[in-house]
Amino acid sequence: MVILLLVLLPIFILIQNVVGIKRFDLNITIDQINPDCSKYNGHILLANHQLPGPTIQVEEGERVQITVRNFLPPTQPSNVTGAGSNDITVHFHGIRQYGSSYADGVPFLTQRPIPPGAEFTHDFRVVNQEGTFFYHAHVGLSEQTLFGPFIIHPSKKHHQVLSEKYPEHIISLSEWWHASRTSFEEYILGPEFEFIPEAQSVLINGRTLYNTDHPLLPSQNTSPQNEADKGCLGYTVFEVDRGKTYRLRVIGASTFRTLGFAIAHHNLTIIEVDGESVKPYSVSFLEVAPGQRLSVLLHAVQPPQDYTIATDRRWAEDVSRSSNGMAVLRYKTNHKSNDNDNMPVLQLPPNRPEFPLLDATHWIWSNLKPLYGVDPIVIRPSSRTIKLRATDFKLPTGETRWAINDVAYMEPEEPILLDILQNKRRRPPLSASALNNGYDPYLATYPLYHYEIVDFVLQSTHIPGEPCRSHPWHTHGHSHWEIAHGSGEYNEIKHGHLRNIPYPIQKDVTLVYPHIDSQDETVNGSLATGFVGCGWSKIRILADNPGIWAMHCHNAPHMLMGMMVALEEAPELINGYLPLDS
Ligand SMILES: *[C@@H]1O[C@H](CO)[C@@H](O)[C@H](O)[C@H]1NC(C)=O
Ligand SMILES: *[C@@H]1O[C@H](CO)[C@@H](O)[C@H](O)[C@H]1NC(C)=O
Ligand SMILES: *[C@@H]1O[C@H](CO)[C@@H](O)[C@H](O)[C@H]1NC(C)=O
Ligand SMILES: *[C@@H]1O[C@H](CO)[C@@H](O)[C@H](O)[C@H]1NC(C)=O
Ligand SMILES: [Cu+2]
Repeated sequence: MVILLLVLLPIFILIQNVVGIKRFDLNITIDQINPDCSKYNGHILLANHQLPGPTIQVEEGERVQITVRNFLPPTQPSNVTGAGSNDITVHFHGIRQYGSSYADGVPFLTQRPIPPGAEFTHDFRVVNQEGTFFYHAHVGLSEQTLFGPFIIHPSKKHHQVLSEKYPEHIISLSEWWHASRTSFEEYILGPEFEFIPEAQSVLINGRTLYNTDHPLLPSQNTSPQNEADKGCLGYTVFEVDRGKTYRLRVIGASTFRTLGFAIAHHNLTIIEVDGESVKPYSVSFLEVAPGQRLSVLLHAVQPPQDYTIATDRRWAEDVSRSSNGMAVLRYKTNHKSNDNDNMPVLQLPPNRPEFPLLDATHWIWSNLKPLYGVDPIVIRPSSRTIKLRATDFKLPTGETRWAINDVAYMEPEEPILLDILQNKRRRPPLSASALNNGYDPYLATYPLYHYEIVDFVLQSTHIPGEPCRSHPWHTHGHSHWEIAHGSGEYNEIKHGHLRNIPYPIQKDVTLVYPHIDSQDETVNGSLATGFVGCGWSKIRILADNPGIWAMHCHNAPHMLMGMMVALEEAPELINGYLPLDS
């Protein structure tokens, strides 16, 4: 045995080097930071002590091994179940994980969460995808700060790659609450919950100014041992050379707000959405929902000076639209650099981008076209349509939960994937007709059959008179095509054949816009009672990837409150590989 190992080991090492596995570490720690130069120094979770976490850059087709090490202290007991856990997982958002469901990083679906002191290695290939992705924690609300860009470049085997000839900037948008993660989770899950509080700041690459009149400067900082004491770093500055065209990779790493994004005096040309290349389409601003990514081209052709990059709050009724998430686009000048160039930028240029006040539901999504043509899958008949209707309700004990078809998601006790691989789980029925609108109450999943085409209707609801919320739905293991959308309540007879998105693109997040149908709101002149549909989108999935896949609202508080389902796809075909550290 030993001899065999001695013989095999060098070969093993050789193979690893030959195929060129790319390795990365994500060391998860609690750090104290002050990203918005306010008086609040928060203890939060970071990857490798950075906000955003380190950028992972790979080439299409490559194999990657990412070791997540949990350096957090043991979980402190909380009086609210599910809050404040220091067990973590990291999910690679938008990466399809073909044949590698075990690497998807969803607690109790694909792995046990990593307890403090332990580690887990994600080992997978990035197959048939390129573009802008990110990774983030998939436990509680820790993705607020535990995230980082994941960029897949086209394989060098391909020549003539249009999108690769431009210099790039990565722009991560996120939110920063002046509250500890644990107290925030306790509030969301506990009986005091009324509404999700607005973040105090919106960050661009981990920075902004909370109080623009009195930013806390380095010298004013009181406790000099921490990250926070690097002091105020000011606004993020993106430098460009006049005359050049840049690719900006904009990552919606926010966990609650859908943000507008714009740059003064510059239009933006969209060329990529969620890893799908699209025909260039020019806009004056972007709408970026939690989990969405867009690449845009920026032509640096304006007079050389500084320009304000701004965000605003979109699609929230009864809430101010203003956002303090700002940054600076700076044209490099030829004059000799002086000391000022290293000073933090604490003031914005006077120019500001404009955001249209009148929202057009569905933004410009229906105008985008896939660069390489529409996939014929979108015109084929689907095997079935599953309606996922989201409602919020109060438990008898006072906590608020979100349910999909009356079921609030609950974590299984053992990871479903491990139960399947160890043959401990009943198989789904052989026919979908045995299921309840797609749901198997015994398995607590939505089983999918190998290679079927399934349409999901994502139905939002509200109580008339109360706001209708937007929901950014995210699919794991698959990108999907949004093939139709509408107002009010989806009705199979009325809308079953509707196709109002002419050139569906593959995305992994679809924002279901709040879209009230006024006829549904009243009955005989008074407000209707109970839940009324207030907007829907229909998305299509090809079940080509056996595995256990989460599908959920990417608004992290909504997800934490139960707005998630698990797809159990062709479990009989899931390959028998057990994750390294299970
Ligand atoms: C992560 O932690 C391990 C173990 O302490 C260490 O060897 C490694 O260098 C760390 N990686 C980074 C990027 O800090
Ligand atoms: C849980 O404890 C926190 C403080 O530790 C308190 O603010 C909160 O009200 C408590 N919640 C419940 C449900 O007891
Ligand atoms: C942006 O595009 C709009 C519409 O095409 C155009 O009117 C406007 O002049 C453009 N702005 C810039 C700065 O190029
Ligand atoms: C609305 O009014 C009509 C006529 O007055 C009545 O027949 C009907 O039942 C009412 N509908 C509801 C839902 O109350
Ligand atoms: Cu939601």
